[in-house]
Amino acid sequence: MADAGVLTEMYRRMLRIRLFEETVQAMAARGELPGSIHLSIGQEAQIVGSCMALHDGDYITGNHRSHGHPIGKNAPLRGLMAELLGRATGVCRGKGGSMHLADFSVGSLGESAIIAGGVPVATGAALTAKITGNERVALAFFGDGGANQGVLYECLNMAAVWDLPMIFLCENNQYASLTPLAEVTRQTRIAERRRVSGFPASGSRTVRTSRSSTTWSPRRCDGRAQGRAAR
Ligand SMILES: Cc1ncc(C[n+]2csc(CCOP(=O)(O)OP(=O)(O)O)c2C)c(N)n1
Ligand SMILES: [Mg+2]
Repeated sequence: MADAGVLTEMYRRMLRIRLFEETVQAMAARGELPGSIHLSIGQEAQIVGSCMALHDGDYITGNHRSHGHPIGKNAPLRGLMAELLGRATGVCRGKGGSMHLADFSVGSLGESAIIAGGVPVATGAALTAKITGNERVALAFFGDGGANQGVLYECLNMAAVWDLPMIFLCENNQYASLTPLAEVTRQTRIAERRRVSGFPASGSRTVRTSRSSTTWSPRRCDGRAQGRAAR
């Protein structure tokens, strides 16, 4: 069991993600945000659990649903919200918006609207870490839908063969948009896919979150869902 200070900080970051996302949802409903948004409500625990296992300087990449990831790394909210609003004071000067958030100040190298598109970016960061010896780690978040992208396996192979300081984290919410995972793959245990490259298991810890008013069930860091997705 982590000490009380760590648990309190985890809760604080989960709550910040939830409140940020609820605010974004309300603003989008009022037509106050340009473009489309994808929320990570219900996925706060795995975001915070994994981000707090990293050091401040470690790198992360996300996907189309990654407002929460920089917050998990303790990014200030103001620059993120300004970015969603397309303002010059945003973390990407308003050019990125909801699906291309990046906040280098906390090691967030960026989201990508191309699913699994952040994985090769993280792999490159891990290669940089290895070559320069900067002792950083790169963590790529991707979804169960993204797990069927070919680039993931190229990156797994490179990370394994070059022994890169890299973590692949599948946020398995059981659906790729509206398509159930079992309809598009015979191997629904995403963590098993690492075997094709000989990539080692994560020895993941389970992090739990409240299911109240969430869209999705809690998940394990290794990609195995603990329960069915709530409807
Ligand atoms: C390469 C590519 N193909 C298709 C899409 C369209 N698309 C957007 S979100 C999505 C589903 C992603 O599912 P998953 O990776 O499980 O992430 P989740 O939305 O569940 O968090 C798809 C197919 C895309 N953005 N990029
Ligand atoms: Mg999914």
